Amino acid sequence: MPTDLPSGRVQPRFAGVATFMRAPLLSQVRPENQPADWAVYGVPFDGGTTYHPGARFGPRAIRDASQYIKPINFHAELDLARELSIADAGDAIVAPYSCEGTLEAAVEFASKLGDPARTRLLALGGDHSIALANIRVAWERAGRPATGLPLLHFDAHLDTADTIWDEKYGHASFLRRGIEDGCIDPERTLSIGFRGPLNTMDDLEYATGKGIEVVPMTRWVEDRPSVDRAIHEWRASINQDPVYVTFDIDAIDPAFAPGTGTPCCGGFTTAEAFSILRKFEGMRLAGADVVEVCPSRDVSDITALAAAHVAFEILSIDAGAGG
Ligand SMILES: [Mn+2]
Repeated sequence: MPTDLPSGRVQPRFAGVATFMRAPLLSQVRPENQPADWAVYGVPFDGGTTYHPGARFGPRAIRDASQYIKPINFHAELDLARELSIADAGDAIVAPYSCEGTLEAAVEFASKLGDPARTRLLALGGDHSIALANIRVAWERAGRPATGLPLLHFDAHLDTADTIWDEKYGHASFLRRGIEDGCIDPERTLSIGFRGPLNTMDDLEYATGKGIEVVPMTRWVEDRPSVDRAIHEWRASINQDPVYVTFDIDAIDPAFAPGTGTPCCGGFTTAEAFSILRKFEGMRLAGADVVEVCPSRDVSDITALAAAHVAFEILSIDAGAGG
């Protein structure tokens, strides 16, 4: 089903209220385009941040940056607005002082969006702790698969810490909590972009011990064919199951995405990140998020723009699978 986008030739892209990619609000989707295939929503929360705060302003920055994203993805040879009904559902309620409170409130908000049998959810962060809420709802909507959802994880970090400052919920722990909850299948989790330095080897040992396929940046730099092989093998293991994609913008190098709270040198260029995302073309998606954009540390909105493009490429993966 299509998305009813305003023409940039009639209403210029710098005019109007900034929804994601200028998609209609979920409440204003035309009857013929309902139920929406994707509800995009923000989670303006950064209480799970361990270093620079500020990702609470990420959803607004990404929406603003997305105004200039046009619907045709010529790499994938598809028109997103023709293939998918995309809507902007606004922002989840958050509890700014509480990760657990935000988790509960965001789950409740997201659970009500669109038609659970049809509508997938794309969350715009916010720090990475907010992914857990969206993953929970995506898992529910996918029919609560017993093994958990296969996960495609882009990140400079593993996010498998057990506790930080005695807190179980935070942006460095979402993956571990998701595995414990049974929402994520660690044995079908592919984590791309990891690079040091680390506080402890425990997080890496937990990840590999659970069966997560970790593809560190060193492999991308030194042995690119082995990355292609890892992606190929992971894709083969998924078959037709819907996959959840979580993209921490710090997977991209701080030279290209400086607006983030825990920057880490030696990451992907923006172009490399897009080319890797395109290797997953045609996979069915259960849900997705793009997180960790911190606009107050950004330069000329390049990080927010990269995040908007990442969201566009993720939706293109799903559009290529028939929505
Ligand atoms: Mn992360």
